[in-house]
Amino acid sequence: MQRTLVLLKPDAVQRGLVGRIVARLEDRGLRLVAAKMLLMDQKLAHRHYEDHVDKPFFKGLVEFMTSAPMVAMVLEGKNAVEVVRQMMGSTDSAKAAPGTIRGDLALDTRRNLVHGSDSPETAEREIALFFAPQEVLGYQRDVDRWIATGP
Ligand code: IDP
Ligand code: MG
Repeated sequence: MQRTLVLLKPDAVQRGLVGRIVARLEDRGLRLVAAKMLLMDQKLAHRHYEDHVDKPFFKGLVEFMTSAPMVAMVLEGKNAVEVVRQMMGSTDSAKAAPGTIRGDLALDTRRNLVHGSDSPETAEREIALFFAPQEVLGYQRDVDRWIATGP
């Protein structure tokens, strides 16, 4: 089992696509183990996108991500990181393959609806930015009940 961070970006919330995107992820078999709606602040945006600070699109990206509420989620499942990346499609939505979230629902590069962690290590770091350990819930077989299991 693997966990990944998914963000439904401000454009997904504004366009009323949250339910449809969550449904696609759940239909695939990924299990929702944490979720919250939030307004990303500058500090969180900089920490989340720290690898992109020197990119020409960084300022516009932070402006977009802090402009309106988003939904943050942790999804769990076999190969969750790669599966979500495949389901998202290419960063430039206009080039994303049909059948992917971006390829079916978006056309823009910045406003591309979803974020998904790009490696298991990144996922661990990103999940901890958005969720406290008690906010990530999983079924613990050895105690046979639902408990906080992460990040
Ligand atoms: P990813 O979200 O597909 O992993 P990254 O390269 O990690 O793509 O870029 C992070 C986010 O920055 C993208 O999802 C998109 O919102 C934005 N972005 C990336 N490249 C560009 C660009 O060339 N122009 C405008 N925005 C961009
Ligand atoms: Mg990325």
